[in-house]
Amino acid sequence: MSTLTLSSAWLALQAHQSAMAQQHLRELFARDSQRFNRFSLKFNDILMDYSKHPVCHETISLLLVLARQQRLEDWITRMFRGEKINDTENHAALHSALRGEHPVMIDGVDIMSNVRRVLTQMEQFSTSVRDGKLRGYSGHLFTDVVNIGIGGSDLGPLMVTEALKPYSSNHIIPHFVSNIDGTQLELILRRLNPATTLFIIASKTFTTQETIANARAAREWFLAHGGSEKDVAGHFVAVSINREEVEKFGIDSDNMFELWDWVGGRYSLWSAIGLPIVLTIGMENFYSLLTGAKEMDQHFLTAPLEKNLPVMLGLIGIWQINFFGTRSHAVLPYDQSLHRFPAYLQQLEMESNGKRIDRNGDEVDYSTGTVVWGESGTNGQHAFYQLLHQGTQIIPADFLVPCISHNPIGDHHCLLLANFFAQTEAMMRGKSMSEVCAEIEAESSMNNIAAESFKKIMPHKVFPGDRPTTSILFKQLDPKTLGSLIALYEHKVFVQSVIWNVNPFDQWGVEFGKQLAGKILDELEQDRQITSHDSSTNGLMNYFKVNR
Ligand code: G6Q
Repeated sequence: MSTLTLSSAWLALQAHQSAMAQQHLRELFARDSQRFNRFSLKFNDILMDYSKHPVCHETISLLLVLARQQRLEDWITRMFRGEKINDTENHAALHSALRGEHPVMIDGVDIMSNVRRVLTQMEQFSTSVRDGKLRGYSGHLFTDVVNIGIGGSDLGPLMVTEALKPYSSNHIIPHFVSNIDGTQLELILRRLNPATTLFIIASKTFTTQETIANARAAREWFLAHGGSEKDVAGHFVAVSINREEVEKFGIDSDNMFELWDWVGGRYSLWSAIGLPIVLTIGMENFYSLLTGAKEMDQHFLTAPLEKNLPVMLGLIGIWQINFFGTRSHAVLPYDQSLHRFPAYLQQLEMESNGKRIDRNGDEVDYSTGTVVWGESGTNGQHAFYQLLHQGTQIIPADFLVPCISHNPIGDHHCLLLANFFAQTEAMMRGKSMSEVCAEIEAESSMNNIAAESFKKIMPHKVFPGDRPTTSILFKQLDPKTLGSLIALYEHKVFVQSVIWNVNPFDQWGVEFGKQLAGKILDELEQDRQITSHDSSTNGLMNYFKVNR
């Protein structure tokens, strides 16, 4: 048994869970009219309600004891101070510095002057492109930006540009190519004019197979459709840490935006990886995004644990995963603009905390990161909510909801919100057998035959309820609020990593995948039969060779 699962805080929570599991959420609400006030928090215009979870005053106290036992406050300070808490890679984790303003030292050097220098470079470049001072080789304005990157060099900017479309100037359209499947690149390039297209090759390492292959293909397309070698410099820029590889690729180092080893891929949208965001919504809006995140950072750093949104969001997750045994977590934005938010969080949470070895190098004997998935708005209601309401698994869900829509068509927004309120209430309350019976009795017009068949389906109409949800409401999805929401989840992930004693900033699973594909590629390029793997892999590869 690990020190964590043997600790008094852990054992106390286990004992407390048995008591809480006996009580239906409905009863908890019936007993306490102040439940919402007790178990909801506000930060700026963000309201986070976690009262629809099986918690009471004692639960929160015990979770806070666990957080203190794991020295959460100390870890938070260490992260913001720039200590090398990503110890398997010997790096700091300083995404907070990308939106910060105070000096932060790494190895005796203040990194903030570099941060400001790159922000200024981004501002000058994006302003020139947006104002038309920088133009394509034929003298026309740039109309399209293609970001070529994958994972952390793709999901953040893609999610943000989608979320902040109402703030985009509309004269520069962002496109994202990540997949090595040529279909994605082909379908995008088919619609573009090389003379008005700007390519951003976004790769921290600049060695990622998919990105480099897509970047090469994009350059070939550019040269084959009217661009010349001397025009490449004006149409291709890079975001990377690796100056040498960028130059080898043929991009002038003046056109390179620098990144640093203390920025993790999935935490990098605040850096020059955010260049497609800036080109689309402008620097002023990007600064608002940074401000929203910075304000959440300050809150995380200074608010008491029990009033701290990321801390409470993280601890509620721990309560569900480690004590109620939930295995998956749904993210359900009731805002079409956030339709890529679940995919973004999927990487943030699963890549960060999908770990089985703790910081001491020992295998854990408790669950860590859970499966994160989701879909926006009412679409999910007509697809997978059935399982959320009546399935055999309990799946906690986060609902993200704006009070004001950017597109107030008719009464659409009220209809959308009516669905959100109804769903979260129904998941909490359910519908009991006696309520189903009452429904039958109310149908006085029913004849005997109809009543008989209705009885037969009665059990199917029962909803157990007691399904936990967190609701996060905000005024409107503007750049500042979005910045705060993203930082909220970044820090939630950190809180959970501290409780689980895992390093959330490495990703050996991703590195493993990069290594594996390279080895097999050589074998695919030869004509001979494959016999060097297990029979399944040999069989699959040989089938491919015959049928390609
Ligand atoms: C993120 C991961 C991973 C990474 C991609 C792309 O935290 O490290 O998703 O972002 O593998 O890596 P490059 O930016 O180096 O191409």
